[in-house]
Amino acid sequence: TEQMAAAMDNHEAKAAEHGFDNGVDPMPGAVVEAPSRLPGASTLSEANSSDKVGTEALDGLNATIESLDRVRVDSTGRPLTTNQGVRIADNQNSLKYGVRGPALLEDFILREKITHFDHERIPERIVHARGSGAHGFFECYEPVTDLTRAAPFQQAGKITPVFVRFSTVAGERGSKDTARDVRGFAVKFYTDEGNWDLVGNNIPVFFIQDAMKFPDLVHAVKPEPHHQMPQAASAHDTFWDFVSLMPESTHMLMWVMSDRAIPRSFATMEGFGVHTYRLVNAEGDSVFVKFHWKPKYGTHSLVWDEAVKISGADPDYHRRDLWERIESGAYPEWELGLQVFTEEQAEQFSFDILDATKIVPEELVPVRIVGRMVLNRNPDNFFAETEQVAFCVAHVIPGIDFSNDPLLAGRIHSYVDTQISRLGGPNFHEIPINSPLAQVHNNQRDGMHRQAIPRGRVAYEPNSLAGGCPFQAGAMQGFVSVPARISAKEEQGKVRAKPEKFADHYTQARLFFESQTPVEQDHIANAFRFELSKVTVPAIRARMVASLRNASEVLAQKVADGLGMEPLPDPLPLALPNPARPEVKKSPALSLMARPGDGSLRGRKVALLVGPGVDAGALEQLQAALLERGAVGRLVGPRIGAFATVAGGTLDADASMENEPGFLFDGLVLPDGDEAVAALAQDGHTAEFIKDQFRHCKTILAIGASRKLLTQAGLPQSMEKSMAQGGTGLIVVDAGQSAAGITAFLDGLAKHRHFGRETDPPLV
Ligand code: HDE
Repeated sequence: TEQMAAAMDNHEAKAAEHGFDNGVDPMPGAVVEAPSRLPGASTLSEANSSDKVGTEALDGLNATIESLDRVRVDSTGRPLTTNQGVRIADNQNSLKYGVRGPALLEDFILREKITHFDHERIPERIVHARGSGAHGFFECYEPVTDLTRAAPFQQAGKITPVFVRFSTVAGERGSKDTARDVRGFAVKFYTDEGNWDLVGNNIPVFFIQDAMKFPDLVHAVKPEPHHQMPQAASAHDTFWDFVSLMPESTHMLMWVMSDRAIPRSFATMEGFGVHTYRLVNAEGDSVFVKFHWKPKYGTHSLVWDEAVKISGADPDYHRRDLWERIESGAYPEWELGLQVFTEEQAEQFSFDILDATKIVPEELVPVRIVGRMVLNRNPDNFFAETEQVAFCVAHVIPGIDFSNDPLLAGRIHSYVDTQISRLGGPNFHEIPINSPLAQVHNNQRDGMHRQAIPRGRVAYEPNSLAGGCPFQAGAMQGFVSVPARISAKEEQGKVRAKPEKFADHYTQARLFFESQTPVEQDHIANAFRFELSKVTVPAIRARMVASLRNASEVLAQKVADGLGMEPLPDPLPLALPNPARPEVKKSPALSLMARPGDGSLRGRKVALLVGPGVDAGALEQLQAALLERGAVGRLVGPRIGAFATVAGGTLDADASMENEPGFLFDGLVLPDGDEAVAALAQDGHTAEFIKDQFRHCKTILAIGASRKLLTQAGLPQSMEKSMAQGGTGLIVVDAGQSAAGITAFLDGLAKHRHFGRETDPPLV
């Protein structure tokens, strides 16, 4: 018993090491606190960190937090040890024979430290290497039991914890966030009935129709193999060579050349499951479904010139934005929508629902909103959580099933397979971020890095020695595949071929382009122009324009004009000359403008320029107003530090125009105060700051004397006049009217951009 008591003591101390404060004091006199959140986690300086504005989000309702506590380590007040728990007396010097003598092989402390360091890296994801993650929860609005028995949808108010990872596709792990690219939108639901991974993108279609082409696509877009350039960019020969030879990619190209591929924030993009999946209810009845995530804050994107500049000044732009939103309580939030249709309906559609290059227009099948997802907690450790999380398309639960989409089929295989080399073996499900909250019992055994200690001598089934356990759950509780029949027409047997409707490569590309607003159409044309201008082989450029002619003559002509291509090449021959007539010719839901969001300012960043002798009054009012709305107003000066105000106080700038350039902000306020304006006028950064804000169509407020900074920056006088009436987001007010100016500024900011003043090429 004495031995047992000693062992128990030891056990409790062990738990304390991992962050449970059980009152055991490991070192006499050491103060041990094990905070559940690390302090100072915000990367904003104290002066600018906002109070939590709070949403209706149910804080703390996140069951993954508790389960991960098991492995959380907090070293506060603890001595340094080896991995074997041996306390280390000296962490500065290796063991030598005399101070000038040789280092000794017996120095197990040095060797352990260096060896572990040598093996710190794991392979990055082969695609989607660059990503950022967060914890949160899914809340069900209403039971969806008529359609599915999936655990998260069984009761109104039911909470299911989630971990989400957003990513770019082509770039390496350390590449810039604002590359033109698809964004991954992967959600792991830790449901009562096992983990369900909805591994989607922010674009509802894909480049290719069959998994057979995926390695080719990825090899084409990745840096070229001989010189490993360009990084995180599709604007190069091999990508356009491949896609111009694959007309099925045209629809996806429209999306990728649109502003969807340069989101302002992860929180302002839609998410899509892409493939057709199935929902299955308790009776075994199934329907087809497409999954949609609709952002509460609306869909907002950057403009290209801005994205390029941001990638230099802050390559972590989206990662930082996600982190800051969560730390400040402006929790990213989406609603989950389902597009549900039956097999009979699907057979009538003009397109094939197994073709991942096609959408189901929302005007044809409306989106039913069934719940929401809130991200309310940043990870404690990037590697342990965001890097080691393993999303697998094969992770489905009872109530969710697959369709026969041939792209999906390849994915069901690929994701589990790739984790085996990336995470070093078949036990990656035991890594804490991946382990389900639901219990795991089976006869799989051993393998690299096994954590579980299965008891007993039975590792097979059927057995009598373990009473038949673990036993088959049966059809009522276990996963049962939908006994889907291939349609009667399919009597061909094994073939390597595609259904006929897959050959309609252009109808939906046209639908997408024609559903955009004129501004968005211009941006698409400009993106094609930019990307193709980087292609060095003229024949590739010509082939791409030839393909675009089949989707939109207007677009093809604009792109050709931008490339100095004359005459237009003949259109590419069509694979399917007479495609079925589409049900929908225009789908307003496809425009980014269709989803302005809740009109709130949460997560926006505004620059308030300051200088010596600044008039602080309006700036302080604005800062308070922004904070109240969940936005951040940062004081930006010619340098950081304190500036005396006209009234004899001080304003403390925590950013400078050098370290936070203008394009990093959603809006700009120029202050009153003659001396401050004179100082700003002498700094060349000021004009750049204003020009970028103007060029990127952001809301600008100039108060009193600062009007002259606009002129100095070369903003067109004519525009300034017409803009004084508001509406175009450039607000110029006299010092006495600053209250009205603030109101107009906040309204303008809520509109996000003022494309009315955009020109190509830019005026300034
Ligand atoms: Fe992926 N994809 N993919 N993909 N994908 C991976 O899995 C693959 C596709 C998506 O944050 C890999 O764990 C194939 C479509 C996301 O960890 C890999 C095919 C969609 C992520 C893989 C596709 C996606 C991945 C690389 C065509 C949108 C990041 C590392 C048949 C619905 C998940 C990994 C994360 C990652 C294979 C096409 C989304 C190699 C074979 C379509 C969001 O397994």
